[in-house]
Amino acid sequence: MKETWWKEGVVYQIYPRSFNDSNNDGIGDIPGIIEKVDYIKSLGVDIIWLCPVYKSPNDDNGYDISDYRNIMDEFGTLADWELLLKTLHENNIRLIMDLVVNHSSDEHYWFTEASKSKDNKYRDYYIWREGKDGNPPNNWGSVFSGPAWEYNEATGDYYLHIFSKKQPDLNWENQNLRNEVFDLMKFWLDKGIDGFRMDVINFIAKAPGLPDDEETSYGKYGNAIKFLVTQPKLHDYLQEMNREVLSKYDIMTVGECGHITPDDGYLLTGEDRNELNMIFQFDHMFIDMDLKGSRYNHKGWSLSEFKHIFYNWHKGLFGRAWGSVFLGNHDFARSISRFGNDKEFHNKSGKLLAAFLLSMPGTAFIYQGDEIGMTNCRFNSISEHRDIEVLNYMKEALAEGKNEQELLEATYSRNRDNARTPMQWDSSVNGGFTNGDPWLKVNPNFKSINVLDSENDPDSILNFYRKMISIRKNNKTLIYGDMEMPEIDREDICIIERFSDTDRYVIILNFIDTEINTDFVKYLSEEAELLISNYPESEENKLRPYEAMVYKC
Ligand code: TEU
Ligand code: CA
Repeated sequence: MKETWWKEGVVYQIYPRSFNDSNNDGIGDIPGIIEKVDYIKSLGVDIIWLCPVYKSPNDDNGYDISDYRNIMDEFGTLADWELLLKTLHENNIRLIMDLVVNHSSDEHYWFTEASKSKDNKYRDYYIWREGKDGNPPNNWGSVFSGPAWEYNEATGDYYLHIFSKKQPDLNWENQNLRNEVFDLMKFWLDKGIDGFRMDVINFIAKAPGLPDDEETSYGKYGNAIKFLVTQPKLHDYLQEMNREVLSKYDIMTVGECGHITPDDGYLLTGEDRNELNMIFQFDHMFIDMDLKGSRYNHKGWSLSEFKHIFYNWHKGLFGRAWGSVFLGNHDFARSISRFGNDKEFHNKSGKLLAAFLLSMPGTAFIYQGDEIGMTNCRFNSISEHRDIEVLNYMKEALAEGKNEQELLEATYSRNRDNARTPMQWDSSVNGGFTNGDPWLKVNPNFKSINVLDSENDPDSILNFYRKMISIRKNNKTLIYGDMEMPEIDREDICIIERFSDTDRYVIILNFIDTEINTDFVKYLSEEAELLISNYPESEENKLRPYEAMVYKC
């Protein structure tokens, strides 16, 4: 495999609203990120993925963009952003920006124009259809509850919105729209950014004819997603984007592409395909959700299933395409609360997840706060929530007769606000995030889980991340090597072998909270060297709760 910076780099994801507030209005901002560049650098990461900072009415926290070429007032100015880019580059950190072009905001002038009349110049930038006997054009449901269609009074048609009704889907069949997207991409690339994370990019091509879904399993609506994710036209659009824009710059691209198989993943990222560099797949993130219904429908998961997902994706892409690895982002519960143990084994399991993440193939992404083991947060009333997805869901469920307590409980371990509580910097008021009133509550555990205490504790999760990042960077087989997972069907231990022609690594992880007697030593060579572990000394034939060891063999 060809070696490149974006394969080797470790990425740190910043959700700006929750990172650091510099002017005490309760909202994280760009000057706040600049204040923390030394911290970011100290992690050893190479690339920042910055979630949307463009002008937006914030129906979905910046994923609804009303001006693609300017910065949201709460976050600062374009000059602040330029300074951020410059400061990062001076520190050898690259910056990739979010590209949200499956939809715009309904407050974007393309849409305000398009909704005025059927012959408006921008009409065809969006997806309009006539209703059927006073009902929407088809039965698709929105990801954020309710129908995926909204009626437009002025013109008597409905427009498609897979997400909120303030996020109308763009019509990629229109060449002018595609050119506008390519131009706005060049606007940021010419400013010197290092690439894009592309929001739901595998949703941009819709199934011809927009057919009804035959099973209305998705609440009372049809599941639109299966008509979006793997349309042949997607590849035409991405190849055109690659030809017109991407191929002209030395950049990295990562497409958010849930609900697909490794073979489709290859079509999007194959080295011979000229589409994207890598995608995020979500099989492991959906592992405990019954997607026939809402994301709040729980389903059990097992460690063997978890391992098989990573293994299949690796084998599906290895040698012909590049992958990515992440355990959390701004759309899911906290990784330590899902896959680790955020109570008794907080420290041990936080380190175990770091060892897993940073020894897997694919470009590694760390979500802000995971490096200190930030956990899920209890929201005690609906009024404490901010996320449109959980709020819309609750509104609908309340109307159907469910009560508030029951809904808070049902959504606790799944809702997106878990990952969006402000970054916990120290044990002062609001965890050092703001002196004002935070836009979303701070997790009350900030007194014991915060950056400052972690800095001062050599045994912290944070310092383990730092060491693990440097191990990954100094041992290229952890990046480029092949992978096997012996005893993959076991539900307690996870053994990862990474190997190349030159060397071999064995990562031994106990994913459960009890001790296991196991002969792990058989996987190690005589001269095996322990690079890192989360217990003082390893014991032969025994793994303690959440024990994690990385050996060079
Ligand atoms: O997320 C897409 C989305 O709906 C995810 O919740 C989904 O479960 C998964 O990513 C696979 O499709 C993106 C953004 O990350 C999210 O914050 C936005 O709300 C959404 O798009 C709309 O822009
Ligand atoms: Ca602020």
